[in-house]
Amino acid sequence: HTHSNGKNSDSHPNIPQIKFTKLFINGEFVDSVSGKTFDTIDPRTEQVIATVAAGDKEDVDLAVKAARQAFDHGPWPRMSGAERGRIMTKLAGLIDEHKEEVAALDTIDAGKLFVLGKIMDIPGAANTLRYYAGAADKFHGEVLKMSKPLHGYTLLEPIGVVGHIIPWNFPTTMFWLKVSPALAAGCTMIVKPAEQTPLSALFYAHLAKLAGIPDGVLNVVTGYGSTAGSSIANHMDVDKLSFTGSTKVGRLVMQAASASNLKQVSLELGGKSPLLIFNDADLEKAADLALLAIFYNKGEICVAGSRVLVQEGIYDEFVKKITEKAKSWAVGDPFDPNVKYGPQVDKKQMDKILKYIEHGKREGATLVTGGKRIGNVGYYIEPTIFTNVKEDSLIAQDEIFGPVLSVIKFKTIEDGIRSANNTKYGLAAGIVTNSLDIANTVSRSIRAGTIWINCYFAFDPSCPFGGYKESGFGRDSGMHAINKYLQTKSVVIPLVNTPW
Ligand code: TXE
Repeated sequence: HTHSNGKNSDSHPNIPQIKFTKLFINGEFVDSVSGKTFDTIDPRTEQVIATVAAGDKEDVDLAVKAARQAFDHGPWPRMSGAERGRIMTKLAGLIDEHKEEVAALDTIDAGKLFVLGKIMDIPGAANTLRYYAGAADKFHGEVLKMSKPLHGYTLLEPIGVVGHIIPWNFPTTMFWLKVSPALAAGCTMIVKPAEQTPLSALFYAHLAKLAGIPDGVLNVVTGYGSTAGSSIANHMDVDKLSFTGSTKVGRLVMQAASASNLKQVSLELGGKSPLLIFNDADLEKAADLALLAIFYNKGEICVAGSRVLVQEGIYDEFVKKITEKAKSWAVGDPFDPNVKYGPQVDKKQMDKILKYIEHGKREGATLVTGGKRIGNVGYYIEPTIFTNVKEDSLIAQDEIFGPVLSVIKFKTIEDGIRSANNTKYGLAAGIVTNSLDIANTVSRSIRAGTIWINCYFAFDPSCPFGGYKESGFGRDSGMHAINKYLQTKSVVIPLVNTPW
């Protein structure tokens, strides 16, 4: 493994100047009411990148007030969908133009690969925005077939002021996955990025203003979950909460919604997604896919294929192959184009992962490769594989959210399905087989929101994305996501002069 022992961030050629560190409320960058700030840390160097405004209840109140004003009296919900779409398309162009700069922000803030940011995360987010720009004038209500002499129809109206609380693992993707459909619907909103990764969100606020999104429509309040996040979840004037993060906090925000104004909630939470590899699979491809599924973005992805279930006929050979191939997963500075993944986002996540690795060893699983931190500056962890993992053990059940793979053996197709479903989560699953029968049977039998057959991470703006079971509910992406930000109103008119 390569490792650039904590290069000083300031000397790196790709390090952008940090331009935006204040809250974005009603079209202006402002300090927090309390004047408090927090440090955002570069996980490559453990050094402070910037000091950012720490929003709290008062700031959330101001942002919600601005969003409410923009919703009740501003042009955004009143424009035609086509007009909103034009502004959103312009914004997508600005995102593309600034892809180097924002990709670098996500790299220093989250430890994400710079190259992938430039070619995937940032242009992908711009495309998500374009998808919803195109959709903004293509949703509408229906004419109802009434049982009495009445003309009935439905109107789809924007739900109102939306709160988006987002995580740190995909700061750009998550921001636009939430914001784009809400903009298309005609909502106004407040976004709280994760405290680990506030920088790109503030940059996007600036671009939104440049593109002509009216003041108050898109507000960004940076700060901690227990203060800024919780204030959004508890707010009496937020109509809808869209949350992506841990199952633990998902429960909290749902309770807050229930205890406050019964705002609608959608939750995209953790996962422990299985990748099933059947006897007939092409072993070479299956091994590459399995490693990609767990090590992509250092395992910090809710749909990580963290359990690989391998049919017994190919188990030994498969384990040999992935153990060998894992060595080619170079870990190091995420600006280095030869590196395949960078540091974990922060010390808390690194320590959590290392603890699970120790657990795995104690539980009696076989550690075939990795298992340690790399170096002592930066939060780097070796690609780690456990085999002979027991289905009910902690490392096979808990979301580790790091580069740690559990390999589990199964016998029959039914056995594989049962094992795949042996989890409280249900976000995604992968199947590797050449048999249509197996692919069709298994994809219908697994209780998860997305099934990838002979592929993994095949995301698309048109593809609904979300969880079964404790992975949450509601769908991001696709036309389904717009529905989350709409209300259905029924309107009824008598057709004849019947006294109703
Ligand atoms: O998540 P949190 P953390 C999982 C993953 C990870 C674990 C813990 O297993 O190891 O969660 O990560 C905000 N009210 N996922 O602690 O706390 C917080 O500020 C309102 C999977 O970082 O859930 C941030 O903006 N908001 C997940 C967001 O919630 C609160 C991605 C997510 O942080 C809050 C991230 C509160 N009381 C972690 N407390 C995925 N589904 O991809 C925190 N927040």
